[in-house]
Amino acid sequence: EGYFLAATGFKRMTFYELKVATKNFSQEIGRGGAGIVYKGMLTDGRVVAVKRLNEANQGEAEFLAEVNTIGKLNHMHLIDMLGFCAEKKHRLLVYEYMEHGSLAEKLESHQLDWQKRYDIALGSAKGLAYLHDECLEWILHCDVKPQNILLDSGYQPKVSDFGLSELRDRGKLSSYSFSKIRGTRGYMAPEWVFNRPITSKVDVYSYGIVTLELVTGKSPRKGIQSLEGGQVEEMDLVTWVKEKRKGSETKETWIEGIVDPTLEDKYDKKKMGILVEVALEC
Ligand code: ACK
Repeated sequence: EGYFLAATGFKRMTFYELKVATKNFSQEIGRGGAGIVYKGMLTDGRVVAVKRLNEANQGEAEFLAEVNTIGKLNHMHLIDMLGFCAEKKHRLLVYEYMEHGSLAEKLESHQLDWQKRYDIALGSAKGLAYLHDECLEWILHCDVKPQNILLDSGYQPKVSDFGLSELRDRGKLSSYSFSKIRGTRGYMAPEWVFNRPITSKVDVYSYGIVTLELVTGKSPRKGIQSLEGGQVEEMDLVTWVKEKRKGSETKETWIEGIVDPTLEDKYDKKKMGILVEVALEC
């Protein structure tokens, strides 16, 4: 493992160094399944996010997947890792700090205008396309969701959290199989549940859900109450959007019926239409 970590080219940091950088882990900025993220400042003045993985559960597997995958990536829409610490039982990952936190948080507080939402949809697509098509190896993220899309000071998105990612030789794709289901409810492609072959389309499906969320401001994790034929029905996000499409006379009224009301009418109707069509194709 030591040789492997040295080969990734990341800076190896000491636990003490990161303890000082995060003021003894006092500046918590977020929590994921695998650990807690803290804000910190390195001795050279750089502001960073430090993810400290849980010592129990799958910390080790997540840590290695993350270091192994991010080490192979370099793209403006994928998070940059700066270093790591693997000292005794401690496993920590150090990233560039993303000023505006995650897309999840911003969607919940309805703080994003249309232009930002459009740029986020476009940028995340570019990041994922790079993973799937442009790297030497074939990489699946396997957990695309708003919490894993981080926003920098200009609200440009970067896909993060490669702890569930999978890396394969492009020449050996036919023997592709997974031992267990990965991802997050609401964003997971149906092929995970129905035990079908897993391809890069699992990320494409999740991306489509994120895009619908950007357009509608509604979360796929909550049912949507819809008044159908005088009766209140609870639907999932995709069904709700499709029902709206079916029930509308023109494309304009359909799109108007699903758009996040906090956008009022401040959006480009044509581009919005394209975005929704793309999302449903996903
Ligand atoms: O909205 P959040 O709490 O903010 O959801 C994630 C959480 O940690 C778990 O991943 C925050 N986070 C993660 N990485 C960074 C980063 N590089 N910069 C800023 N915040 C981050 C994020």
